[in-house]
Amino acid sequence: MKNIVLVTGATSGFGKAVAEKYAKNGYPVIITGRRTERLMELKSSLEADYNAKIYPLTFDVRDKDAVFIAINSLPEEWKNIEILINNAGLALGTAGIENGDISDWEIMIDTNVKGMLYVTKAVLPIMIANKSGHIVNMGSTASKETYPGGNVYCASKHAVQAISDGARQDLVKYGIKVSQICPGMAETEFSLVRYKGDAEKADNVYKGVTPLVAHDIAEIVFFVTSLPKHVCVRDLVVSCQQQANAFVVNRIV
Ligand code: NDP
Ligand code: 8X3
Repeated sequence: MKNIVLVTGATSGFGKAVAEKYAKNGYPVIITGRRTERLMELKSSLEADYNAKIYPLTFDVRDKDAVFIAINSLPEEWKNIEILINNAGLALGTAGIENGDISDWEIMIDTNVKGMLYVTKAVLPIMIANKSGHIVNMGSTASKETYPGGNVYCASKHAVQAISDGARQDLVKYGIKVSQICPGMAETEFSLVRYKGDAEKADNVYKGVTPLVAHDIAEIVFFVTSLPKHVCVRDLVVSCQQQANAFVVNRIV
């Protein structure tokens, strides 16, 4: 049997495409997120399309107890997780620091940083016991650079970078790989969430560009985890051709 993969944030965007990529390639996939209905729909479609083995697990990564209860509840045949894709995350708002909403800040930090840590902590004993495993953390170009209005989101992704680097150093002795993937702008539900349902503002983010799409990131994540045992991609930055960095975007309108 192929290695078991756990993907957080599989109800949408990158996580959904990543789950599909592994399922299509015969990997058993644990799909997680808060929206159970979407998880069940994805399970049905992946089973029907690829005869895949899918285990849905609903939890909010911010809820420490729920994370541990969910992962510890996995049936014996699903416990042996080899690949963890820490993808769940979000941005909320683009306000300057002086106008930022404290609740938005807390949600971003609780999800992108603390949630990622809880899931990692819950899965790590399995990998350590196996002396094998691969953790892929979803960073961002926001892990590398900041931009006006990006303040706390960028801080949370800078934290993903520091945690990925630190974890790689701590876990190397167990034969565990840690990779960070850092995409630039990609059209998913990300901007709709960031602009709290304002579709016009969300669409404007991608005006005049052919952005990355979830499929692009799924291909990269799969590639990174398919390399030989002795090869570890530590950090990978990817953007669409028209985005040189946070400030230089060649919009063709
Ligand atoms: P989407 O909004 O399409 O997907 C986000 C996923 O995260 C959903 O499946 C959502 O599931 C899950 N999620 C959010 N909050 C929680 C929570 N509290 N508990 C559990 N799951 C949660 O966005 P993307 O696919 O674009 O984003 C995925 C990751 O990629 C994020 O970490 C984001 O920061 C990062 N990223 C995105 C980029 C982009 O431009 N799109 C670029 C660079 C990085 P549910 O709501 O069901 O819980
Ligand atoms: C998402 C990319 O540019 O909105 O992480 O920060 S950006």
